[in-house]
Amino acid sequence: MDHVKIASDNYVAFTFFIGTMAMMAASVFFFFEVNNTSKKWRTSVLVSGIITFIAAVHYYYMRGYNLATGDSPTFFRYVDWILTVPLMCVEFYLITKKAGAKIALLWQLIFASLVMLITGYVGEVLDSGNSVLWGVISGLAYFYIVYLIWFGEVAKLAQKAGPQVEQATRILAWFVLVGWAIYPLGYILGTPGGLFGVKLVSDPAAAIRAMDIVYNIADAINKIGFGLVIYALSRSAEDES
Ligand SMILES: *C/C=C(C)/C=C/C=C(C)/C=C/C1=C(C)CCCC1(C)C
Repeated sequence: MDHVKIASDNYVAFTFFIGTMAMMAASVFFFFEVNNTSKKWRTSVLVSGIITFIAAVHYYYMRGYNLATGDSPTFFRYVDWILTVPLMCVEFYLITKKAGAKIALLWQLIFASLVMLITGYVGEVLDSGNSVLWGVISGLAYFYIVYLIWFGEVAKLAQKAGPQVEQATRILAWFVLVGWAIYPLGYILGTPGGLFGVKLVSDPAAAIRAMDIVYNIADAINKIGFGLVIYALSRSAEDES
């Protein structure tokens, strides 16, 4: 098999490579730290590791695929998200469970995240001529998640769960509001509809490259950063009952 070299100006392949390594490193860290974590927080730290591990497997594949074909691995990008974003919803459920979070709240978060991702996939791949419309529907589901976490059930439960959980939830809420908002930017760059018809990058190949780089950066921030907030919570709240 031929060995494909990453050209030094190939930022797409490079960020796939860095992403793979970062997700692998984060997974090793979270998995090893599970044993040093108090019982109460073990599942949460384990789930952080599972999120970065699933991403590592996808990044390993997407890195090779992109390097060999030069194409954007959109399908596996969405397979990754459809597995990891619901697991991030599980994290919100786990940390607010002690304050009485019901399983119905978890399903609400998961359902909204699936609507957000499936409509995003439709807009990117299946019906990209209507990418603006699908992007707006996806955005509505996204804002519903933001609402639940900032003002709805999640916020209310976090308040009852003690200062540490409340603070961690606040930081995670910022991840969802700011970190997750990077994704629609990638979508706007890479889909034909652009920003309500305004194309930010006119060359189609460059637009797809920009989208992949933006998604890769967003994934590193959101998956690893999110996990580290959970990890920090598991240390600070060790003696909270
Ligand atoms: C680890 C992966 C994560 C946290 C992925 C998050 C993805 C999103 C928040 C995607 C959102 C989108 C919109 C809000 C509108 C346009 C379509 C999407 C799917 C890119």
